[in-house]
Amino acid sequence: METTLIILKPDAVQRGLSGRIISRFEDKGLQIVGMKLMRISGELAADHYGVHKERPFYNSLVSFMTSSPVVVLAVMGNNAIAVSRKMMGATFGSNAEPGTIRGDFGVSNSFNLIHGSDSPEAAKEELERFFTREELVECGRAIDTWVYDMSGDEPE
Ligand code: IDP
Ligand code: MG
Repeated sequence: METTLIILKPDAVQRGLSGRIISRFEDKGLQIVGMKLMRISGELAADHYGVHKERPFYNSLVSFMTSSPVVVLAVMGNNAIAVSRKMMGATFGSNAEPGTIRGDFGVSNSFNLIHGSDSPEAAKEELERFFTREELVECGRAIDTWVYDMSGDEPE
């Protein structure tokens, strides 16, 4: 089981798409173990997007991410990091495949609706950046026995 950090970016929240995007993760069978509406500070955005500091789009990315509230989610499930990235689609809305979140809801390249951790290392770091331990609430779900094959040692 993995947990990944998902951010519904300011465009998703302003456009009233939060519920529909969250539903996609629920529909997939992934479990939400953390969720909050928050405003990202300049410092937090700089931390989160530090790897892109030298890129030409960095300043506009930081101002976009701090411009309006976001919804941050901790999403848990089998292979949750890669599964979520696949559900998000390619970075640019203009070439993300239909059926993906970016492909279905947007056409912009910079206002691309959603962030998702891209590796286990990034997920760990990003979850710690956005959530305290107490804010992550794991509990079993009755439906897990039908979302997963539970007959072996691990959910399959
Ligand atoms: P990702 O979000 O699919 O992982 P990254 O390459 O890590 O994509 O870029 C981080 C974010 O920076 C993107 O989600 C997007 O908001 C923004 N971004 C990336 N490349 C460009 C660009 O060429 N122009 C404008 N914004 C960009
Ligand atoms: Mg990235």
